[in-house]
This record gives sequence, C-alpha cells and structure tokens, in this order.
Amino acid sequence: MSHRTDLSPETLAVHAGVDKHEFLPAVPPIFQTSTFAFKSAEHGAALFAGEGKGYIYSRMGNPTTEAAEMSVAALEGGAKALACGSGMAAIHTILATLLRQGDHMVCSEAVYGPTCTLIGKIMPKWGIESTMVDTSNFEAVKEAMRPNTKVVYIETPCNPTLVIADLEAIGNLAHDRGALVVVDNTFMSPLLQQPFRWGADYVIHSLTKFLNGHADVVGGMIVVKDEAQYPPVRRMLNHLGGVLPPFESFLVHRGIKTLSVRMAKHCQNAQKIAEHLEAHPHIEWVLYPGLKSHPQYELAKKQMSGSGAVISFGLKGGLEAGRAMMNAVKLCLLAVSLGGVETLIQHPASMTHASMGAEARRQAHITDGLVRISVGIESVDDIIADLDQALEEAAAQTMSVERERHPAVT
Ligand code: LCS
Repeated sequence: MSHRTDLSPETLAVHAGVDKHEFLPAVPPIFQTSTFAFKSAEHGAALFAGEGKGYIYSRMGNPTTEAAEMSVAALEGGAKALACGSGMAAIHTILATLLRQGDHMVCSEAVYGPTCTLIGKIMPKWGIESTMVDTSNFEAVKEAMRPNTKVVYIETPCNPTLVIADLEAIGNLAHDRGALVVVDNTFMSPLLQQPFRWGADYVIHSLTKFLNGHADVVGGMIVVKDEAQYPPVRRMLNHLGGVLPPFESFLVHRGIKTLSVRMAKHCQNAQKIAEHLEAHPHIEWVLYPGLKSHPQYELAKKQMSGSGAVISFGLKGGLEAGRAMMNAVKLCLLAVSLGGVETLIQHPASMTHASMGAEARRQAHITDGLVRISVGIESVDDIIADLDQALEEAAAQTMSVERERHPAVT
C-alpha cells in the first residue's frame, strides 16, 4: 500500500486507492466475500505466516476495504489506515492497542459523548485511568500529565463546544514526556486539517461523517503515521473484530471522491449561517471557528484550512426556546450525526452527550441550552430561511409560555 505524495488533496480524493485491476475498472469492484481460497496448503500457510501477497479472511483484510483505507491514508499523509465498523470501534481499537493496565491518558474534556463514556467510565474497569482537561488550555494539559501518561487524546475542534487545541504545542509536550498523541479529526476531515503535520502519531475518524458524507454508512478509520505502527493495530483489530464490511467500504471510497467539493460548500454555507446567527436578535451566542469571536480564531487559522460545518449556539430563551426551535424546523432534519449533505440540528445535552452525565457535561461547558447544527450543502438561502422561521416560531412560543406564567407580561 503506497501512494504518491506529490499530488494535491483534491486529486488524491479522486484517485487514491484505485489500484489497477486486471480489467482496469475506473472503480475498484466490491469483493463481497467473507473468505478467500488458497492456491495450495503451502500458500495458505504462507499467508498466515505473513509471507506473500494475498487475502485470507475479510476480518483480516479485504481488497475493497483496503481501497478505502489507502484513500484515507493518502489524504491524511499517513503510511497506512485500518477501516473499522464505526468511529467508536476505531477509538476502542487504537486505545486498546496503545494502553495497558496501570497506564494513564489525558483527554479533551469535551468529546463525543460515547468517547467520554468509553474513556471515563469503561476503561477504568480495565485499570486505565484518565484525566479530562480543556485541551485548548495548554497549561491545563501540562498539569494533567503524569509519569504514566501514555496517550494524549485530542478532539479538535471538540464536539460540540468547538474549542480548539494547539496540536503542535501539545504534540511537543506529549513527546517530551514519552506519550503518544491520538487526534480525532472527524470534525475537519483531512481536507481541512492534517494532524500528522503538527506531530500527531495516530489519527482517527468517524467515517460516518464527512468522509462518507451521505448519511448512509456507519464506519471508522485509524490512520498510522509510519509503516512500523501498523502491525500491532492490525493484530488488535483482527482480534477485537470491529472491521468495516466490503459494501460499506465501497460506499465510503465512493463518498471520498467528492470530499473536496463537499467540504468547500460545507464551509461556505456554515460561515454565512454562523454570521447570520451571530447577528440574529433571538440568538444569545454562537461558536464557530470561522467567526472572529471564537476564542481560538487565530489558532484555527494556523492549523485548519477551513472552519467546518458544525456550529453551536444558544437562544436567548435558553433550553425551552432551543427545543421549540428544533421542533419548528421544516427543512433541516432533527437528527444526530454530522458531516452529511443534509443540514442536521440536535440538542447535545439530551442526545449525543446524554450518556456523559450532567457533571461531565458541566465540566466540559456543554450547557443545556446549547443547540448544534451540522450545515449541509443545500442552498444557504433555504437553510437560513428555515432557521429564521424556526427561530420566530420559538420566540413566539416562549413569549406565550411567559404570558401564561406571568399574565402581566405584555
Ligand atoms: N468522534 C467524533 C468527533 C464523533 O462526532 C463521533 C460520532 C464519533 C467519533 C463516533 O463515531 P461513530 O461510531 O458514530 O461512527 N458523533 C456523532 C454525533 O455528534 N452525533 O451522532 C454521532
């Protein structure tokens, strides 16, 4: 598995992973098979011994899955990649590879809810402790490091608070202390941020989001920087078993071909919507890395080449108004997930980040009033019209509830 490094990301998105097959198809075929026949007993034994080229069993490798893996590895500038059955399977697999009983990890405090639950509640059962910190605060990361810290796990921008960690500074710190850096690059995709350039050792993705981009696959990816990092992760994935099946691999590889045009449109739409919301009379606050008001706006410009599709905001009427707004949208889908072509709106405290528990949410500044949208690639005017009518409806409803509670209010 190797790829050219002289090509631009737009070109790699279209071509990487398209190996030349004997019939020269423009698109790699779907090897919808669980197992592969050996030419002889000796051939089978050689493949099991890791000698020679060939496939054994689709949990241990499949050509269609490999095509998707090569594509993401090329885009991230990594050596190899391993496709997993979900983003969570990718996170579990990489942490199980890198950590053992008695180890400690430092983790961004605002991460996708189930990531927080895996690291904060499940891994301690296996003797692996963690400290959750605000990774946008370098001093806090430094303070959280212990002699047995083996992994620093970063989501940047964080889900859903969109705070941004300085990948270069944290990478240097972690390496000085003998720890490895794992970056969840889901919110950016390799088109907008390449963590290996800033010192990351492993990059993971939920393929479910921008990489596949069409809301029809659940998948994950682990990308390794150097070839030598691959075998232990491969062995762990083979044994944990959370692999991506061939058909899903095909869909992901197909989705990636349009990643560059989708990301450009996502960013363009989201910037306009973030600016619109920031100026809207019913909106209390907006967080989006492309707004000058974002606390790490300068850092975002340094390590990201676009601001992404996710915007978090709060309404003046708080949680009640946010709920009313989500119930009033007509074009946007009231649904979790992000990074697909359609605009989605959801409420992290009661949905994606419910499993973390109230205390972890409070620490991570995931307030009850926070509403998150993932901006799709529809006409931006249509999205804005839908958000505006939903905000008006929410304001009218909140006002009438106030009137019922306090009849004196006019
Ligand atoms: N990492 C990030 C940053 C995520 O946002 C998600 C899922 C995952 C990992 C896990 O990936 P999965 O297993 O779902 O493929 N985020 C979701 C979200 O914000 N809404 O629904 C899923």
